[in-house]
Amino acid sequence: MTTSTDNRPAGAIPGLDHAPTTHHALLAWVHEVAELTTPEKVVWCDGSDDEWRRLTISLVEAGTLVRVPQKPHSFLATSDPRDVARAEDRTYICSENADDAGPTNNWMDPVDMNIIMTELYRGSMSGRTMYVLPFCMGPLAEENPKLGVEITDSAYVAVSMRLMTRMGAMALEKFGEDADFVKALHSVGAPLKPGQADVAWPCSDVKYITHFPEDRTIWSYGSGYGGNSLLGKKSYALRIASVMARDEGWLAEHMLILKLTSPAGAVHYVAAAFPSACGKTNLAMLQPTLPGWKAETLGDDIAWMRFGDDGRLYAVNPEFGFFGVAPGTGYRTNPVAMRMVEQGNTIFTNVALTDTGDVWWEGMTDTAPEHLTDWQGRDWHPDSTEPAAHPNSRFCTPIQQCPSIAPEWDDPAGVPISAILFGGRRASTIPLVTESRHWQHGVFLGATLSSETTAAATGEVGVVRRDPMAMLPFTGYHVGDYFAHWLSLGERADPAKLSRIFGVNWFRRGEDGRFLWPGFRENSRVLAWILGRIEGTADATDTPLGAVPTAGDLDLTGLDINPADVDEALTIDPAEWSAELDLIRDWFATVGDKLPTALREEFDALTRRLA
Ligand code: GTP
Ligand code: SPV
Ligand code: MN
Repeated sequence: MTTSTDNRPAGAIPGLDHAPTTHHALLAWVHEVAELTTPEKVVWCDGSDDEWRRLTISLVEAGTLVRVPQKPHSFLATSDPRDVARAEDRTYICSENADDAGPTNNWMDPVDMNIIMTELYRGSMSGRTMYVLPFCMGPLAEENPKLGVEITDSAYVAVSMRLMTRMGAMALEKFGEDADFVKALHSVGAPLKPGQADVAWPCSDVKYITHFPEDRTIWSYGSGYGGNSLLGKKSYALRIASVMARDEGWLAEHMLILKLTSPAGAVHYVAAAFPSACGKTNLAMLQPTLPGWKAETLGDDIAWMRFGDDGRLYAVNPEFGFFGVAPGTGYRTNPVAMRMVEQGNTIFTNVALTDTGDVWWEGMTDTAPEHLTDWQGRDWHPDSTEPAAHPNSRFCTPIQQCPSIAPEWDDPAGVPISAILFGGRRASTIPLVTESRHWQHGVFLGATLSSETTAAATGEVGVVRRDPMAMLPFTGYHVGDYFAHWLSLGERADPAKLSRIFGVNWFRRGEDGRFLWPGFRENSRVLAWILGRIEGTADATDTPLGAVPTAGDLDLTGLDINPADVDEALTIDPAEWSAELDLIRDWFATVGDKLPTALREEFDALTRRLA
């Protein structure tokens, strides 16, 4: 291929031939990308501390990062204001058949997409460094480690991938001569002409986040924002992995993993799927208020789950760090996360800076400092009309720094999941907690999950939409086939060993608009009820939606709250449910012919029970 814009043979690109590997397919692909994108030089990343120092220094010099002097080895990145969240409308699943992408994904013929993006990539790294990042999703000690390589022209992506994945030499060791790996190509889409000055946050108005599920390939262009550019995360560990999981009989899910130990010493692991910015990080780092309970963290965003030899469902966290929502993370709501980022080694994006050189965001402390520099570099005062930190501002921190990390977090065997929770952000209708009747009914709860949209994706905030299993933006194939896959796993399993499925809603509001349930650390009371159901010790009422507690069934000891609020948070309102059934009917119509019969039957049965 002779695609180089300056007619320079690729072999002459400095660094290209300094490959620390003899893996043939990897070498061929890196050469092919370098020829197409024509970077100024190529750097093979080893993931070392030294490399982190070099890259962060160069990012500070470029103005992309500023040091956060109050926290060791920590930095703030402020993005282009047009590049602050996942771009769902620019995200594509380019399966060979449109019907394999289904109604919830943008689709384009892979041949057409290949033509469009090849032209975008042609020369797109000119004047920039091309980083080659070998990485592994999930424990390195896994029998068949899930490998990937991201090629990117963003040093911000390189340092962030080092925090979020097992990146560099430790991953490359697993490649050998011919291991399979996912190819993930990323360019910010901002080539530099000779002598052209760079900007602090290069990106492009043209954005594509594209997945080729049959080729296990990811092509991302034009955005530097985490969810669009850290391709091990949503693109690999959810979209591509969900296709692998369908083919191989496991699950790749948008779930936290939490370990709970009861006062009696019983250990249970819980996985929970909540849509973006709906409470996974907070629940994953929960410090129970209920006396005697202990909670430990295994993951806050993604769970890969497969059946063990004992017939139970085991989960591993494929990630190596946390890319958490900053606003709302505070000493009162999530002290664990605060202690985690205080240790440093953290890259903050789009938060505010204090006059003493520390970070701040809404909800960190009860009162805001008198003066801040906001995420766009402007002076900010408590009476400013806009938030100081972007609502989707984030911290990026290594997992080992989490004070509540469970000792088994890196165990390739994973942890057996007793309960799966599906939860959304709904001001009305959905009770605080519901226990499904059985796996099929639980899959229906997941398939009909809904939530108000948040700042994690571009677009309007606060609009109720269906977000099945919290995977709407992340399922790499047809959502109807995805539901069928969930159902089929239940059919093959021993019901006595299957994880039990629950629905939760921390976000129900009273008529005056305030949250009816205090949430955060108090969610331990709901978890205690859930585990009580599994152990047969907690009471509930059989309702049309499933088993629901009354306030009296929850342990509210020491909680300063009006029990009437809790009962209201648990109410099933017939008028609200009549409207909800219409919304579910519309949603199932959208899913179309591939909607499994079992889910239609669950819908009909729910309609009858509510009548
Ligand atoms: P992603 O990283 O985008 O997938 O999000 P996440 O699900 O991990 O969301 P996170 O835990 O970071 O929470 C997002 C927002 O929800 C934060 O502003 C929290 O303060 C708020 N939140 C989390 N848990 C609760 C809760 O129990 N009650 C209320 N009212 N708000 C909560
Ligand atoms: C989400 O949006 O669900 C996230 C953040 O976890 S990002 O990785 O940016 O997608
Ligand atoms: Mn997420």
